[in-house]
Amino acid sequence: MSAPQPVYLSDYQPPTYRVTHTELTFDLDPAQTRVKARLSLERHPDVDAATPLFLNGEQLTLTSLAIDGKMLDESTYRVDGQGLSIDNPPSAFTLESEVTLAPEANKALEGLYQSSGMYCTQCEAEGFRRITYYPDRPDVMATFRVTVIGDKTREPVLLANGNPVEQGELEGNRHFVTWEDPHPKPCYLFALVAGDLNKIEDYFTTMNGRKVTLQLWVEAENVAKTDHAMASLKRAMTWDEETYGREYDLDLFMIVAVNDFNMGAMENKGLNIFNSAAVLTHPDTATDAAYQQVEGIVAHEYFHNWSGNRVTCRDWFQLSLKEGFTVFRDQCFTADTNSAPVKRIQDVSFFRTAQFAEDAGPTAHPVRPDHYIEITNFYTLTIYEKGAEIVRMLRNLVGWEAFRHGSDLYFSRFDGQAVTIEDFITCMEEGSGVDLGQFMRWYEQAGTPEIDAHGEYDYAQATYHLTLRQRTPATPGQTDKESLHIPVRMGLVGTKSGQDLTLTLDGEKQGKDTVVHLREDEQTFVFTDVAEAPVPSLLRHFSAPVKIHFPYSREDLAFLLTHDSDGFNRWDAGQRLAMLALDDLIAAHRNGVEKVMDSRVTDAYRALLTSPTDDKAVLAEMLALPTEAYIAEQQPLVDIDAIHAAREFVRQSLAMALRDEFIAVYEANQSNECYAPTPEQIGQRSLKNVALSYLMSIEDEQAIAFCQTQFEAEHNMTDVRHALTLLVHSDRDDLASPALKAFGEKWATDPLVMDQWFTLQVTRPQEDALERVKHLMQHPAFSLKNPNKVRALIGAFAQNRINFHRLDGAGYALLADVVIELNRLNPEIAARLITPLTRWQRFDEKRQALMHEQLERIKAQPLSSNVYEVVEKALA
Ligand code: 0A1
Ligand code: ZN
Repeated sequence: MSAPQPVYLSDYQPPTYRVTHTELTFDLDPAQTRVKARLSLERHPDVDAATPLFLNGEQLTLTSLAIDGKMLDESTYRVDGQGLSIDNPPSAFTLESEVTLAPEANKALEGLYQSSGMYCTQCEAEGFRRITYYPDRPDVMATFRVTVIGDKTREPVLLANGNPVEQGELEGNRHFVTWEDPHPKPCYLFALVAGDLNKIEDYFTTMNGRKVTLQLWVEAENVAKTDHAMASLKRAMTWDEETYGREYDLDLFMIVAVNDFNMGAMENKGLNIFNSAAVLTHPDTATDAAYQQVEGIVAHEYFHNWSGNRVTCRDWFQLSLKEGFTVFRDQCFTADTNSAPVKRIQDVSFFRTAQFAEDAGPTAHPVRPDHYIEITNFYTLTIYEKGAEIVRMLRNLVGWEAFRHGSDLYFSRFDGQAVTIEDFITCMEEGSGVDLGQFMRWYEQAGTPEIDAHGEYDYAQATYHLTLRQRTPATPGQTDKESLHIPVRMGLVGTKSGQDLTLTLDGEKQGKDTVVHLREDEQTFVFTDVAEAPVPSLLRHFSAPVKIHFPYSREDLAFLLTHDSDGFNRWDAGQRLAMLALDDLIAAHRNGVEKVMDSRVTDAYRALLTSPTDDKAVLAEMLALPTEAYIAEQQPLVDIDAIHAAREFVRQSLAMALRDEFIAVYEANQSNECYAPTPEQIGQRSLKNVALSYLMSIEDEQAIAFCQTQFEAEHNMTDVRHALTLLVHSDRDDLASPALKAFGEKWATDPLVMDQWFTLQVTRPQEDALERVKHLMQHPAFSLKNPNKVRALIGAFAQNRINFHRLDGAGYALLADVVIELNRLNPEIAARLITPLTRWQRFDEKRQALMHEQLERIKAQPLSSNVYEVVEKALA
């Protein structure tokens, strides 16, 4: 087999033929679905008449082909593994084709497949080519008319994009529905669903008084799990009208829940398809985190109707154009609807752990990559989350009003078009008058920029000099980096007053909080009239996706933790303080020296636990120690065992020193209120459960009793799952085993709860975690064909750092075994699963060798292009 070849952004050519209208007829059958396509095609006026027409098509059996009603002679076209070429087509014509395909055999979950017996599709990015011969690229946009024919008993419900315009009965217990989508769209937004589904219906009246029907389609047993998604959808529709002036544009909006889905959800025009995990909730089965995730994903997919569907991407290199912008929109929606500080803390925490790690590894790439082998490998944290951080910086740079002007301009100028990131930036420049030339580098340069900051206070002159120096480490294929425009939001907190000082920069008064713009490699900012010695509060709100280093003392950090007016930086000061203590303990562990707890950390936590607060969710975040993954991210070389030992030591020391305080917090935050996913209730539960986690780290008898009571009370899944997790992660197998068994039996038929049951077992720190994975892989509820199960069991185990990184290499071998098997079934999921192995350079020599060995073993197999690309980069 020849190695798969990359596609380059610089090779982009506009389409030679465009499709203006697409008519499809699906005659559904698990083994042999027939798809008839009738495409209205036009050659681009600038294109030479001799240019053959090329249509993508994979895994299709072509049964007939005609132009303008005339069957094509076999000598005039060619079919290969990539598609169909037709010689000398007319300049405007109708192409009719018929193909057959087998949805039941499709385990890659791209194109048309079956999930729990129902038919569904996934076409982004390049799945439509598995449905029919077509120019499968986002810059070809057509109106669609789709007829779906199915069995009346097995598929009473037949859905596609747009509005239903016709339906009727056919012979042999079959029926059909015809759908029309008036909005021209690229084929990646096409969707079809057919099956035995139940409908939950509601309405939304738009800002212009149009009544839109909202429908959720789910299997019968899930009807009671749809309220939250429906309510979230309505909130999202209102928010997009109020915030961006965006109104929904069809009379019908549908969401379908499917069990087998590679990602979270998909924004198909008018017919969003969701992983059931991203839409179904019930207090008994879903945790607070799941409720929040559902709300965010429902909003995300809905927001794509404008940022993605009405205005789409010219090519897949521009993916962040729709994803970065839409993630930014959904983050703001969640912040507005829930607790803004908590949302920012959670997003940044995740970003600094996972996206920074991606940027530091062999698959690092710019937010706009310049080449790829397999586009599905590029649905990454860099494209999504770093893309969102860039849009956030833009919003802050130009201000909300100008940003909104720019966004209005973007949506009106490019409505119905497929565009580039430059088009978006140009609108922002026009909307604001700000030159964004240097800013564009954020899209082109990979890697996490680092800022070394230092400050000097001159008492006699009452000045504060802040020097910032930036550098971006080399990433694969990009050794030289240019300086970026980095907005650093900051304040100076007076050490005497404990207050933000009024800032004067270059003679101009700034208020108590300002943004300094770092554009050069190094710049010094001089603040005057600084009446007292300050501690700088830097990168407030995480104003840029960078690492900032400042030589804070522990006293400085303890000071910021109590006095910083920026809630986000108060939290960050706590994290930095804990990190300094953890660094010492990691060193002590490595050197075999006795570990001693830093009393300043204990004092800071005591103060947090005992001071009154009105935001319990923020307090819960402040009490949470940096995760092992985040700590690892801060180390030059990751020492798995030392990190685990140091963090456990801190947890246990805090639990012992502050036992009474934790117990008081736990008891004060009990509630018998009826479950609601409100920010207040969620905050209260998080705080209570953080306290319980600390107490369980020392297996305190009282805590064990709390856990048991909380588990048995069955008040809501958040509390039940947390209590069960703590029991299973403790050494009290005598209590954990019966609880696990009872839980497993109770929820045996609920796949989403069984996912949680798998995860909480394989993330336990005890040495038998790997054996448990192997054992659970044989469980009847587990299947390698279901991506949620793979993530819940194998993906979760790979996050169990001390056990995945076992020194006998068994964790790596297990992951490689699964990757090799999945490579044949579902290459997209296989490629994602390898990620932890690709980070081998970060570990000690022994582990490096073991990980390398498994990567080589994978590489020796016949590989899908997805897995090939990742392994190739990891071994480069
Ligand atoms: N556009 C979707 C993500 C998505 C991408 C690829 C998929 O299948 C290969 C599925 C969904 C989103 O951003 O939500
Ligand atoms: Zn998206």
